[in-house]
Amino acid sequence: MTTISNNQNTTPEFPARPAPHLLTRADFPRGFQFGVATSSYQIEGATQEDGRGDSIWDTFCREPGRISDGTSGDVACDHYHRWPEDLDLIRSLGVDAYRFSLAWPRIQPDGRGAINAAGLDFYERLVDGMLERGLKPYATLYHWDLPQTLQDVGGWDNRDTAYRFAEYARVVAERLGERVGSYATLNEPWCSSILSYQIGEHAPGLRDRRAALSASHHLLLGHGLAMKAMRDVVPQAELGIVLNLNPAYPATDSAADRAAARQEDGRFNRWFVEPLLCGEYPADIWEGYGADVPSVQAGDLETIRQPLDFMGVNYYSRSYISAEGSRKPDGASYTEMGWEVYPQGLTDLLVRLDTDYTMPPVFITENGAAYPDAPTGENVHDPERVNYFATHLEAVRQATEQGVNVRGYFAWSLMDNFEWAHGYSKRFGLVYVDYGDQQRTLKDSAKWYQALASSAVEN
Ligand code: IFM
Repeated sequence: MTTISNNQNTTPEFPARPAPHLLTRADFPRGFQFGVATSSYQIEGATQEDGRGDSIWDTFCREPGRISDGTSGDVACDHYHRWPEDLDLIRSLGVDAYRFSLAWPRIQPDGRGAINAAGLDFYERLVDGMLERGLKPYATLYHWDLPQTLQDVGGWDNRDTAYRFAEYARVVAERLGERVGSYATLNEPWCSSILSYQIGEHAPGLRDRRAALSASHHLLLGHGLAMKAMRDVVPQAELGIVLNLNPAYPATDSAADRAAARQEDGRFNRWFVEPLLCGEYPADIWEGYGADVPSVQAGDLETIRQPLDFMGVNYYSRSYISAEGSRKPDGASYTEMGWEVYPQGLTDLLVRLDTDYTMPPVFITENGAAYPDAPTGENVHDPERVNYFATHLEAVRQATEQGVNVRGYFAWSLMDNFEWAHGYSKRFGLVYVDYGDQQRTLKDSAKWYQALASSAVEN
């Protein structure tokens, strides 16, 4: 796999390129899905209701200093109670699809065995509510809220968790069936392994590279086992996985900078992409990890390399790397997360995946930006977010024009929500949430997206 070079321009100029803010459905391939995305712990609240067990995020939020504003997902957007109006809101945006996740500890409070009927009932009502409103459900089975009881015996560092995950996946598929047309197993396994077990920023907050790499392998194994468990149950549904990918660009053309970028790319991207698509870990990265490499048993890589009906790509930014470490390019602009706004990286990433691998169809399952929004009367003016969405959707359009099979795009996020270690201090929503009274207000970006989603399919 090639590392993207800083001065490589992989995107030819298209003479009739529309201004990004003028995009319509007609600029995208026929059948392209527009949607919005959320995740369970970030929006649901009701963490103590109807038999839900604790997740690792409930525990993590109780630990002083873990969450910058000292908050938790206990109430969040109160979506557990307000879901009918939230689905109405999504419908009003004119989008086709809603990507949501299920909280494992609502369904199996102990992460194994006994099923909590109320938890499954909730997701069944939610899915039926989407279908009644003409919205296609795109379910994600694991968006980081692992049952705490499983963490108590090692979490993803324990191989058994992969088998427990497959059991849970089967339970969900048996109940929701093909009313859900698309199931993603995991969301962003880099985050639930490296960010959580090595960097310590996410639950369970460990700083142990060996445990992190072991977790990454068991997550991928759990993905493969879950795919196998679900195939027979929902043969018509599309099954896949969602990765967060972050292309690494060398700061200069020097051999040292290019090598550093390749390393970064290997650890962040190839470590996850290649077992899934090629059935092997990248050799250069494996060697570099020395004694910390995970224990891989016979057959694991075949299990991980299940045929995928789609790959979800979450894209927010790129890395800009020199031999001395991460750098900030001159003249760049940044979101409130401190992430560079770099739409070209999305085109480059999609084209490169398509060039380097035999890819299944791709969905952009997350893309979006945090900015400090403030309501002005009944409006929330967020021109930077409008620009972010417009330029990134244009980047997707360019990739499709270059032949990449991108089938849909999900804006992150439907509404402001609990942004993990940042609590409620970062707002990613198309919809502004007043956490005092739970009022939802469409930001200008929501109205912009609504205009695109409601536009004519043909010119
Ligand atoms: O909010 C998160 C989401 O849960 C996973 N992907 C990145 C988003 C923004 O940080």
